[in-house]
Amino acid sequence: MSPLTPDQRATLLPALHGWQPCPPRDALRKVLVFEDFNAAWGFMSRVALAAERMDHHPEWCNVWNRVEIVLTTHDAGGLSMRDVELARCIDRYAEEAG
Ligand code: HBI
Repeated sequence: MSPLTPDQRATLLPALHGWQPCPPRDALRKVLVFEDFNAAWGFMSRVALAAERMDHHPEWCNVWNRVEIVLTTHDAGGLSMRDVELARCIDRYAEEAG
């Protein structure tokens, strides 16, 4: 898995909504807030299954209705296409969770 090229960064990262850089790491971070724990956990279950299928696992933390997620690719030493793909998937599931 290769890291994102400067061109890929310039085009793909600004198109992700609400994902912020996470210095000093080459990573993306987002905090999602749901209606309650049930909604947060349902969302996490869907993301976990997608992550497993993609062999790409988020670093995340849940406190009741709040889920903090950090994406990076250890194998690439920074951001790769897998992070962009998982971020898109996460945003879709979050939207569906309301
Ligand atoms: N998940 N986020 C992330 N980054 C990785 O580099 C990674 C992973 N899940 C599994 C995985 N790599 C495997 O290829 C092994 O390196 C564990």
